[in-house]
Amino acid sequence: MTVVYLSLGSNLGERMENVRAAIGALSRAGVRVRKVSKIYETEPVDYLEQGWFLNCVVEGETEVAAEELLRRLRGIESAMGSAKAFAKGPRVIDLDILFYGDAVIQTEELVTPHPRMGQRRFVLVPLAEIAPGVRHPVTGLTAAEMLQQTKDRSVVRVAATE
Ligand code: PH2
Ligand code: MG
Ligand code: MG
Repeated sequence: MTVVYLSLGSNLGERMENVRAAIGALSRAGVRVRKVSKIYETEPVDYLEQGWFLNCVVEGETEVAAEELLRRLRGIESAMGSAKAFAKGPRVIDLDILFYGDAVIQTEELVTPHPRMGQRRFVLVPLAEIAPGVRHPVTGLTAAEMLQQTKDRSVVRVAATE
């Protein structure tokens, strides 16, 4: 059993429904969801000419190997009609692996821990909400410390959930 942290994001279509549908799909993909953060409305980073996202982070446990988990997450994305027009552009749903246990993986397909998580408040705010003490396996920093140290100043606010 491996504890995984996943980042979910949507900025196209019915964003709240998309995020909720993806959380539901995780259990069918072999991830037992243990915790879900609040859903945050977040200013786009990296590529700025796109709509604001809804983002959240999920803590789960799984028996599925990392590369297979990535394939299954891609399967959820395509089943939900999420084709990325270009890297970092608008998306119906984006599912990223932040941590796969303590694993450090760098293949062409998969890089984990997620290489840009330290520069992204839309990842660190929800991660620190549900798992402030989880440690980055390379730097040893906790999620709370990463949030405290990040230089990112983009807006991350709790979304109205109605
Ligand atoms: N995802 C990106 C690029 N920029 N910005 C926000 N706020 N949220 C995201 O999920 C996001 C982004 C590429 O995956
Ligand atoms: Mg992403
Ligand atoms: Mg992605």
